[in-house]
Parts: sequence; C-alpha cells; structure tokens
Amino acid sequence: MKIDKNNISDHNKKYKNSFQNEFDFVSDKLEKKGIDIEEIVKKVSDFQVAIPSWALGAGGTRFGRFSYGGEPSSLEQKLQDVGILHALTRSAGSVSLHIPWDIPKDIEAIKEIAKGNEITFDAMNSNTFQDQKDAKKSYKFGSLNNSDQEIRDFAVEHNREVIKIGKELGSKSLTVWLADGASFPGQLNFQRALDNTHTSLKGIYDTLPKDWKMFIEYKPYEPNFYSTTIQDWGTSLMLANACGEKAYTLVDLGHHLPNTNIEQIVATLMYKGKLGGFHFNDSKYGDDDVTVGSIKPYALFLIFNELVYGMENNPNNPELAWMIDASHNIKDPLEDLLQSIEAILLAYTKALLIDQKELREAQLAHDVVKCQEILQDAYRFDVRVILQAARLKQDAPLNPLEAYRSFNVRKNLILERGNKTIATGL
Ligand code: PSV
Ligand code: MN
Ligand code: MN
Repeated sequence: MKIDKNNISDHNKKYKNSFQNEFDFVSDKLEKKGIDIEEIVKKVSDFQVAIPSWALGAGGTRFGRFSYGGEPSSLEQKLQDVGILHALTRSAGSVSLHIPWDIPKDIEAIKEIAKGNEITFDAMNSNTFQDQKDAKKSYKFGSLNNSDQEIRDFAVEHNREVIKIGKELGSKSLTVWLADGASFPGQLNFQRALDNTHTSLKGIYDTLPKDWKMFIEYKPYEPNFYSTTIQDWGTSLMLANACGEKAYTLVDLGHHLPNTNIEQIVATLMYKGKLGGFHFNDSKYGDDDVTVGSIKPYALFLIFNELVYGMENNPNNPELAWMIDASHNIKDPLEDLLQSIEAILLAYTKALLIDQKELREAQLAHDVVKCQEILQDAYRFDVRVILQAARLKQDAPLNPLEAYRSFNVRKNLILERGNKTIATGL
C-alpha cells in the first residue's frame, strides 16, 4: 500500500480556496506583528520527527492486548507504514528501530525499501529489559547494573550488536533505556548498581563509531516500583558526562513524576550542551504514552519554548533527535501518529511565534504580567494553516487525517495483511 500522488492533488484541489483565504488572513495578522510567515513555514517544513517501529501496531497493557487489523508483521511492512505517514505529512522521514524486534534479514533489501519510502534510520534502540527465546542469560535482576559480571557483559555485547546493525543501516545513534532497578527495599545496593551501570555504559560507549552519539534515557519507576538505577535527568547527565562527549541525556516526556517542570530540565540540559534526544508523548499519571498534546498541550508549548530558545542560543548543544514514543491500545496506530505529529508541529510553530526580544525586555523590566501575555498570545494563536502551508509546499495533503480516511488506507492494509495481525513490539 502506497499513497497515490494523484489522490493527494485531488484532495488539495478540494481545499485549496479555503486554505488560501485563511493563509492570507493569518499572514496579514502575523505581518502586523512583524513576523514573516514564510520563515515560519520553512522551519515547520524542515522539522522531522522519527517514528518508532513499535508504535505502528496496537500497544497492549498488562491487562490485555486488542489487535488492530492490518498491523505490520515484518520490518518491511513497518517501513511501508512509516512511508505512508511521511507521504501524508512530509514530517516523518525517519524510523527508529528496536533490536531484536527489528533485526533485518537482508540489510540491502531493507535499505532499498527505506529509500523507496524516503525514510532514513534514526536512533537504534537496544533491549535488555526482556529475555529473548533461548537467551543464555536472564535480565530478571537487571542488565547493565547486574551484580553478575557475565550478565553485564551479555547486555553490553547486545548493545554492541545493535550498533553494528545500525552502522550497516546508516543510523548514527544508540538509545539506551534500562528497566534496571529494584522492586523492594534492600534488594539492591544502590551504589554498586550505579557503578556497574557506569562501567557497562562505558563499555558500550568505547565501541561507538566516531560519528555516533549515545543517548541515555531515564525513568523514575516501572517496571521496577521501588527504585530505578537511572531514575532522573541528573543521574543520566552524570553518566553521560562520565562516558564522554558523544554521550547525551534523552528526555522522554512520560518519564517524570507528576507536575515535574520538564521545560526547566530541557533548559538546564541545553545550557550544558547535553540534551541529545527527545521522546514525545503525553500523560496524566505516569508513563502513559498517550497521544502527544492530548492532555497537556500548554505544557508541551512551554517545553517547546525552551527547545526553540536552546536551538537558537546553545550552539554547544547538538541537533536533537526527535522521536514520538507513544503507543496505545484502542486507536488506529497510524491515525494516532498523525495526531501526534500534528500536535508536535502545532506546539513548535506556536513557540516560534514568541517574540524573544520582547520577552527578554519584559523579563528585565520584571513585568510579570507582560511576560505571561507574550507566551499566552503565541499559544492562543491558531497556527493550523501554517502547518497546511508547509505540507502544500511539499505536495502533502492539506488535511492528513482526513486524507488517510478518504484514501481508505486502513481498509487497504487489512486487505493486504489480514484482520488478525500482531506487530512485534511492546
Ligand atoms: C519504556 O518506558 C519505553 O517507553 C522507553 O521510553 C523507551 O524509549 C521505549 O520504551 C522503548 O524501549
Ligand atoms: Mn522513550
Ligand atoms: Mn516510556
């Protein structure tokens, strides 16, 4: 199943007039504020977010999994799905693979399919939180932090293997997320667990190719409910600093305790040039992984304000590896990803509207009310037509979700792949 370009142009013809009226109106309004809409449109069209291979099927919870028809059951099909998202948005031009779920059987063939779908390979993810069939060692009591040297070596070796596969595919980074921790007090010696994690990460880092980066993810709890060895951004940053200049912290929006000020964490990491990766999702309670922007869109906007500021003012911080890390169990996974992409771009665009000079002046004048007005004025501005303009410029549909439905994408995927499908992944 591929998106037919003729369908896209028919779709756009249908909406072209109303789009143009709206665009002219918004462009005029922004001009009065001294903002060049074309500059914003350009930035929005350049923004690319990676799609994780494990979000293309319906996710499950520990209470069950409800499969969704037409889910991809092979890496080839996952790439096709990302190709569909990219054709509909032009903002999803890369995929993030998880090994061993996505081990390519024929590297060259996989690269060809990716190329045909205009997809590149973003960060590779290792998996030391599950035991694979017939595995020689078990991660039940930890992987990189394990008290058993042989298990640590086994986990380090797996990460090296992931780097090797990634190198062949053209990826340039490795993301390490660990489930390592303890479920009960006394189970683990915190200092030894941290020291083991440090040594193991260094063992992985030392085999990283010159032009690669390593991203260290943190998470306060789950699957362990008493302690997690890399529990927060401070621990991640400490380990990244201990590994070296190619190691960075990765912020996943769902990996914070409720009400944490994530925008401040982002600012702190960028100030030190150590924010490497970013996982988008939304949450109400914990690592809920629900659709981006579905619960706290204003918080997302405030985070983007810091990201935009950092991208403009912290040249020491590398370009960020953006990824959606959401998966859920009831929606069509592709529709959900389209909603997430839209929410990310909306928050980014609104953050681009903030007049940073004016904000700085208001801050220096301690005009607290004005500061808030400046932020909220940008947040309340309807920027949807700017996203449409970015898509139109790249021959993508003005309304991706509607196009997805009217092109009968899911129906065709079900016809091709069947109704009772299960994708590999979480
Ligand atoms: C588990 O919490 C998790 O959601 C992490 O965020 C990882 O990035 C992802 O799974 C894949 O391992
Ligand atoms: Mn994540
Ligand atoms: Mn997570």
